[in-house]
Amino acid sequence: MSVAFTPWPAEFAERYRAKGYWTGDPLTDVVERHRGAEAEATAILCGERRFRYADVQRLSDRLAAAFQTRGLRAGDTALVQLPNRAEFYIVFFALLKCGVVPVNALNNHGAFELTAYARQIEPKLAVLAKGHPLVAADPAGAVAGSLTAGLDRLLLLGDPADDVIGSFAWGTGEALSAAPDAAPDHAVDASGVAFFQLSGGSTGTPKLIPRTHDDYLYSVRRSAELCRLDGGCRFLCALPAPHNFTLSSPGALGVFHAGGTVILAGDPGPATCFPLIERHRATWAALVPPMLSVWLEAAPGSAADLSSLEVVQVGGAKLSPAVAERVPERLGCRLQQVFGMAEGLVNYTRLDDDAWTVVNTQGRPMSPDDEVRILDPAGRPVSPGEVGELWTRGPYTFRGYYKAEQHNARVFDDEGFYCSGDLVAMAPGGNLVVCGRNKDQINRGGEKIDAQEVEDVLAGHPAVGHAAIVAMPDPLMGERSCAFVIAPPDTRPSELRRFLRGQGLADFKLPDRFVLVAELPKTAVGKIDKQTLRERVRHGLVDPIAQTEMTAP
Ligand code: OOB
Repeated sequence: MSVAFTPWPAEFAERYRAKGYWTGDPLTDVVERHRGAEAEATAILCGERRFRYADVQRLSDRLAAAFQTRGLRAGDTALVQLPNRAEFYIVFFALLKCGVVPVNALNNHGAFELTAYARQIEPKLAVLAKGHPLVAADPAGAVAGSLTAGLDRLLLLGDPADDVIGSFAWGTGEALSAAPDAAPDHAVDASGVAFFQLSGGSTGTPKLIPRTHDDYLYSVRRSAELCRLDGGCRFLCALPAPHNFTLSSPGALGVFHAGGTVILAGDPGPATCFPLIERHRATWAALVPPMLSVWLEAAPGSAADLSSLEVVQVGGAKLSPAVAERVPERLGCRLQQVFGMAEGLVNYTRLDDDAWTVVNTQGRPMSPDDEVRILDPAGRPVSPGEVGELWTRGPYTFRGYYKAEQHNARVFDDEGFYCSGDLVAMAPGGNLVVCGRNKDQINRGGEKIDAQEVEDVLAGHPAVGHAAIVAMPDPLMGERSCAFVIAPPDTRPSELRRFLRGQGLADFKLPDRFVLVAELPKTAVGKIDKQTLRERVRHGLVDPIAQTEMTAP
């Protein structure tokens, strides 16, 4: 059994194999390739714990065998939500080794998101952390029961134990048993789905992106090569580990492939990260723009020695050139801009690019076979330097969301090009500059909010007639979210927030501001005119009488 997905047409698959992009190796090759003396190198530093490549191998083998003993089979799916801890990678590799296809939810996702993913993949296994609010609030009840086949397939991560396996227990309370030298019994088909990436979304339901071993491993290898990673790389992983940026651009998997060390941080703030950089002599870090700004503010006054830093990568949202310029002076290292997407295409500025390119552009595609088209609304290519919509296909860009035929028909053209919804312009040298967006999404400092998803949940509140959510410019976050809500004037924003939280929606999706209105502007065809709402926000023209500020939760 394998998970269904939209494959690349045969002639593309043949070309990608012939060019050596798709090697037929499983994604776990990033650790398995390190044998003998190489396997003694440190793969992961997590708090006071150190894991060699040999440890990651052995522990993920044991865990995979334990999953198989429990009846999990290739083609089954799993829902995983773990914090930035070594166990995240050990679980990930274990699942890959027995062909169980996971969705790795972000740690700040709530019951709403987890349930939406579970509905789509119908997981046979859920792996959650014991301390997570979801589990703490309802360890044996609705959450676990609705997500999985039952508590015997709910695996909970507890306090770190010496042998790692002992950190886990089944939802029934039973310990996870795994023989010390157990290994999974399964051959992986590298052309099949390895795991699901998460889409930022703009359609109301979170979409899942099937990523194959072949395509993902290629993106990891090519990223590591382009970034010139080697065994000396010490990568500070401070953003959520499952995100495509920190996982594969080149991220932890790229660092593993190169034989380097991943240093795990619980959060990306300087108070956590600066001491880790000093202690472990970190050489690389990946940040979203707002966190870069916080680092730039904190670095000059900090006593921490950051001199080991060689490169700070910034991506996930648009970085302003004024902030980009300050990186070398304040952090004493180089900047690399990364413009990527969980669906595939990743653009990088190169390490030897000139300063103008690194500061002002979001880089260029990593693969010679990435095909990029910038089109006007009529579908015609724009002239160089002009803004258009980004369409792309290539050896690691997917060909269809999971179980989403109607949506796929809208976002792919007849030739298999995917429309990312980004508005970009081509700068000299083939570099892309992100100029805006043509999708109903808010990019809150790199965290993507699907406007329609939140509007739908909000509309479930008895006082709400209708809601429309738009981006609100913000000096630190780039954007925050503003909800225009048709509701009685005495409706309290704090009540609306409480309601959304109660529905299990992730905290970062709660609107930063509510504006109560009597009606919403409409376009000529009767749709809500978000452009007008955005302009009202941008120009501060929000009706001062109807306006209601968010109150603290
Ligand atoms: C990364 O992936 P996602 O899937 O969370 O979000 C993708 C979207 C892009 O379509 C674009 O709208 C925005 O995030 N984005 C950027 C950007 N990087 C991503 N917008 C402007 N400038 C940038 N540098 O965010 C992601 C995946 C892999 C590597 C890096 C980021």
